[in-house]
Amino acid sequence: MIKQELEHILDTDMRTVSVDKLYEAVLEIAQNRIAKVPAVTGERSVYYMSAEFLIGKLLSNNLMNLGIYDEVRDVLAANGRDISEVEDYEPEPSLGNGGLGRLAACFMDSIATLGLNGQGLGLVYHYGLFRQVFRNRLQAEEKDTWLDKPGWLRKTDFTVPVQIGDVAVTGRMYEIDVLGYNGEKAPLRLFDLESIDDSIITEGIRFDERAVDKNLTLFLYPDDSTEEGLRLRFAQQYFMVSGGLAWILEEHKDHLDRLDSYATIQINDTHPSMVIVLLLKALLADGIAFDRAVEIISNTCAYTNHTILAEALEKWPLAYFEAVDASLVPLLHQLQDLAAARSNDARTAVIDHEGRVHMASLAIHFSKSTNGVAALHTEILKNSELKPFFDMYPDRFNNKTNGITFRRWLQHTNRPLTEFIETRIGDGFKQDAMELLKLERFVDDEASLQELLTIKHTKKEDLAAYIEKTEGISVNADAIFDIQIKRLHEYKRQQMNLLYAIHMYHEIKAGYVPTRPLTMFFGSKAAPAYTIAKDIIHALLTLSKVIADDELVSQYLQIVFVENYNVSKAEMLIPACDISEQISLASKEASGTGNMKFMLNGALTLGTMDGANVEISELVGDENIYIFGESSDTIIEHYAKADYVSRDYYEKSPQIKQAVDFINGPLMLASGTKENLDRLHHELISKDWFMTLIDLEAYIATKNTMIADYEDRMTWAKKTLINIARAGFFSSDRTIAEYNRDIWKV
Ligand code: 26Q
Repeated sequence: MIKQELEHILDTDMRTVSVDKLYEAVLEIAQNRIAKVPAVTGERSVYYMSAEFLIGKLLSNNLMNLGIYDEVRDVLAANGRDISEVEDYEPEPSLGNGGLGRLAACFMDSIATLGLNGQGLGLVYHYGLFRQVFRNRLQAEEKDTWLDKPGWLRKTDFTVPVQIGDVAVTGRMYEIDVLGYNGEKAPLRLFDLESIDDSIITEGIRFDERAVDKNLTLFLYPDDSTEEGLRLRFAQQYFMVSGGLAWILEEHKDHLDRLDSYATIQINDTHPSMVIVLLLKALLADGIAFDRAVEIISNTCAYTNHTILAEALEKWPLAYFEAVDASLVPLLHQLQDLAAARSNDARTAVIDHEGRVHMASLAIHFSKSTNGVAALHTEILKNSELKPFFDMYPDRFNNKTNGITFRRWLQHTNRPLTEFIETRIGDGFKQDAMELLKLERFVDDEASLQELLTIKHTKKEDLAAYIEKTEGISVNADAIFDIQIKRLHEYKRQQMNLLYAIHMYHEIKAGYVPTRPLTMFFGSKAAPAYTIAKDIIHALLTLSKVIADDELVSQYLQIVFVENYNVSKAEMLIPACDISEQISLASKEASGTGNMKFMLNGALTLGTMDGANVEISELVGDENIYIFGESSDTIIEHYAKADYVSRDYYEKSPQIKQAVDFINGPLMLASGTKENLDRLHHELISKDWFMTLIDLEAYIATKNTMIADYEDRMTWAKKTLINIARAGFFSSDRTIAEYNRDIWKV
């Protein structure tokens, strides 16, 4: 049937047709089938509102979930075509920054798979985040033209007028079906600006930030460094929430006065939190009394917090509200009065004395639930960051440890490992991830352990071939693959990993050559205005060259920084990993989800007691993970006392000093840029806000232990097997079942 369908759509020889035509034909085959999949219905529904949905490519995943992947692959192969041609050709939707957006995508997959009556609401960004290119070993940003090719977005008839100050625009809703594993689907509904005008982009990702009628959905706006940038981000949020809310009200127009009996709006971080005040305005306009309107909102909305970094907690000046929709200002004052009547603690105010609206305060006061995304994170929220709120609303606080979809991060990315599991424990783990525990029966089975090592090696060879093809760099699959892939941020401490590489460089120069080469992979985008983050990228790219140019050191050490890290690249890197770098400063990483993907694919974690690493370590036990560094309590105390002095660590350890001083030493300056390297060097010694140096020595020691342990291949394989077997807890099906049980009740 598939063969006939393809021939019919193509109406030409499959052997010679161009890849774009072939891609469109396979896309059509999948779309026709997905159209026939019934939509889930029900009395109650959940709206997952998020500024980001980092869904990744969909074609193979959808074919897999439709149960026709192998058939399509075989038909193509019988006609001399490789399905990877089509897979490579598919553009990757560029609709997120990192963890928060990827989490929303995993959640959509699990909502569909569990058959819950839920949908995602967000925005289409024409040029996405940005495409990262390296020029002179520095990050530059280009627009990502992912929408140029045909894809999954379907235009709908639903439009909504939105008034932004004195500018009137129209939003239109688009849809993408997210297919679950059980033959059900969940809609992702994304709003776009009808009057978008990409001719205002001048160069790279630069454009007139004031022309909201033309620019609102051009980019996932990354620049919060200027007043104009912030105002645009605010307008974007307003537009997103206006569209999403109009759709919710449309679906519930018959019973707005009982909306709380029918709907939950899950607010993904504070980005969509102005839905609270917009909903208030809508309910009042519908004739509902103020007190009842507030009650409806507080029983309908739920808030997820993804960060404790003060700078990421949004505070929008009242003036921004005034400029976009002045009618919201008196409503915000009324909500502030309510909050003030409940507590006179200034830390819980909705509007502070500078006239800024604290969006997290708004979301916590006027919702039924506030959750953190990992056990430690939720405890920190309750005991320190959001303590005054927890004291007011102890029953509203809850934890929902993040999860990942095993469809994408195991079945799709790692077929050999999936088959390894299937042949040993059957395929029940695809429905109930906890069944992976059965794998532990094989913990002493040498043949199984040997096979696991072989699978890992195969995936490393695949990655090596991919890197050769895409980056033109050759890597040795027999080296240890040590991988750190995540957004660039000082708290994630890529700079500490950089210092490890410099340390190893010196060791090799001093004659201490390792048993086996180490290849360090990085993949990371820096926010365009985040200067130090860009300096760290520059230092890593420069060091990569210094090492590659050194005849001795390059035999033992290599740094590969992949350009434009995205979901597709993650899918290649993660299955090939031996050492998973999860080295954030304790207390700063809310959860992390890459850590879970690596664990599931049989990498061992090198990490601090932070975020979900804590839960990973509890699950696998001390002997199956490599933990180092100061505890979150100690770190929080250092911040409270303001007593961390990086220079002290630098002065007292010759090893640290040597590594730090290498950053802007003569060898680095020969290939690197003085301004960037000097600035990074200075930052590390004089400020180091995220305490790189506090953990550096422990990090070096633990990583060295890990590298030594790697040589006992059987023991290592045993550890990886236990990691895989105990990863079931991190299925997003479990996370979503908990959200539904405790909050959504759909
Ligand atoms: C806010 C205001 C202005 C401009 C930008 C932003 C902004 C944009 C994106 C703030 C935060 C984000 C993204 C945050 C994020 O990805 N957080 C991650 O969420 C994951 C899922 O819960 C966690 O696993 C990670 O630990 C957390 O860092």
